[in-house]
Amino acid sequence: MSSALVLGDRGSGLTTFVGLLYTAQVRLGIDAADEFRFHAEREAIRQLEAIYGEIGAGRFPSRDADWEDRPLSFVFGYRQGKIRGLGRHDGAEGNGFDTVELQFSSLLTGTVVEARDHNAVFDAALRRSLRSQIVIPLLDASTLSPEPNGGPESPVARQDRTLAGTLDLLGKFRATEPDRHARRLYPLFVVTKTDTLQLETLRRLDAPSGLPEEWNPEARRALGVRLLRTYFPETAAFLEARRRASGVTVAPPDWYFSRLSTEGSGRELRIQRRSRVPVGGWEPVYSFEEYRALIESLGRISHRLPLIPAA
Ligand SMILES: Nc1nc2c(ncn2[C@@H]2O[C@H](COP(=O)(O)OP(=O)(O)OP(=O)(O)O)[C@@H](O)[C@H]2O)c(=O)[nH]1
Ligand SMILES: [Mg+2]
Repeated sequence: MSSALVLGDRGSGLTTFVGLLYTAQVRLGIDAADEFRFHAEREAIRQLEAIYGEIGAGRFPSRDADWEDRPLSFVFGYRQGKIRGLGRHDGAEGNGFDTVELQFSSLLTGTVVEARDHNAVFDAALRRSLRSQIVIPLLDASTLSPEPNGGPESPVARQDRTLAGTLDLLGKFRATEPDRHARRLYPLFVVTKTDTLQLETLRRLDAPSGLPEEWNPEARRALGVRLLRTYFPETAAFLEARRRASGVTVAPPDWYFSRLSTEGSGRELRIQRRSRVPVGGWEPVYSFEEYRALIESLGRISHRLPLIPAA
């Protein structure tokens, strides 16, 4: 069992993100059933199904998943040899599948920094979350204006400070691990609401043309570096100091761009859907390939992590 921590600000698209992650898993489970399987515990499925249902009906989720205190557990299974780098067949699950068990929890970045600044006692759930080696910060594209210098109190600057502070704290938790492999952090950045990015912002960031699904790994990584340096300088500084005195290393971040097609505006903002031929039913118009790539990365990374006991 490995654990992943999703970090976001309020309103940054956390609930939609987990809904789309589940939507992608459902689709992979149907379209690629001979290559991919997933399984989750009943309570997790119940919560995710509610969000999935809303998104599938074209609405943004009205309720949150309750995963701040209780992680959502998933088991992914991949056909052996399907994913390069996923080569540890020690599970001996048989029938040709490698499995990966992942616990997802979520935190608002502000919560962590506030608790630290007030010397609050970290409760068990918070401590468990802070021990995750895979960390998934969500960056809300709708807060990125073409003019990045909004001053130290602008929402983006505050987001940067809390994110850098949270990552620093995660690093401190890892630093106490005796196992070298356990002293490594894997950041996977998800830029949410990329459909809201203004043309000018894209131009300023020198973003590649076309949809994110078409960007190659180098282009997306270069864009990620520019995005951090431009809007999140403290976070960039934390990530670029790869080797620290504490012995914690931070892997170069991977980047995923979440995009949903919407229609209407304001309170009436709806998610566009397309019919799912030949399976039937409807699915949201979203960046499925980004989610598929994220799921594969999660599988690959968690196969490399030292196992932690189930919570
Ligand atoms: N255009 C666009 N809007 C989005 C997208 N994802 C989320 N939103 C908007 O952001 C709002 C908040 O999304 P949620 O997924 O509920 O975000 P959250 O972080 O869970 O929010 P709270 O739980 O309220 O803190 C939605 O109601 C949408 O209006 C996206 O991909 N594109
Ligand atoms: Mg939410």
